[in-house]
Amino acid sequence: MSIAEDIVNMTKKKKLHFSLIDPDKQNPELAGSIAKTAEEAGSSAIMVGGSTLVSQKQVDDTVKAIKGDTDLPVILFPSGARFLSKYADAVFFMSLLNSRNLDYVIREHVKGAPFVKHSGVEPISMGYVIVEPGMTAGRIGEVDLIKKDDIETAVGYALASQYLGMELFYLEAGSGASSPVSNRMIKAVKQSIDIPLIVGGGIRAVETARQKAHAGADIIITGTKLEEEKNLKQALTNIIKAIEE
Ligand code: 1GP
Repeated sequence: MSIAEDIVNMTKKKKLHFSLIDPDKQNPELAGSIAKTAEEAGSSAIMVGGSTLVSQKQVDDTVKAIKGDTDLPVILFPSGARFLSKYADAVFFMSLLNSRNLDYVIREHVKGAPFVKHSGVEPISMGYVIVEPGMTAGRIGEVDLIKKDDIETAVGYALASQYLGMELFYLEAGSGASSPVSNRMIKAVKQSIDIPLIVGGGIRAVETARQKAHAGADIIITGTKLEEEKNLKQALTNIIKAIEE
């Protein structure tokens, strides 16, 4: 079974948690140990990516370290074609649909597609939109941010993603966002689409994770929390339990 099929099937049975590791935020060894802790806490996949990467080697080294320390699927979350790694299991082949810059919508994909083909890394198509405040991803991605309360636009992007054949849809508030995507927006988007809904950005507290899952997120992503938390295993275990409840 492909990783995409596996994700879709798993979301039919329970809410999932994915851990996002940015290779720019720690050395590969620490990335590997964070991933191991995330696996022990019940996270279902490790995503690797970030907006401020400088080299492919950074990504390769981090992916290799994570693969050495866990059995979880490693899925790239690339900000551009230069940051793909043949050592990963899959790549979110995602279009940043509300970017003003066509590079992030399709041109980087054109550059990266042959690499994906030859490396054997599984592409998983995903519609990706950024909602206020957007943070670094919003700025670097040159995004026309969806307004916090503009539910109609969020639903439109979600439906368009499904109609374009994308396998997943990701609503992002930006890493480190002070306020995550609202419960109302999540609920409306979830009710409109049949593909799994991913939500991330600013989800740090157990209660927030619980609310976002209850509102309709099928997959919750946490990133910053992994870098900041002292007792990561306990903190992540609590978040994952709350999501699954
Ligand atoms: C990545 O926005 C998510 O797309 C991660 O956000 O770093 O705030 O958890 P945090």
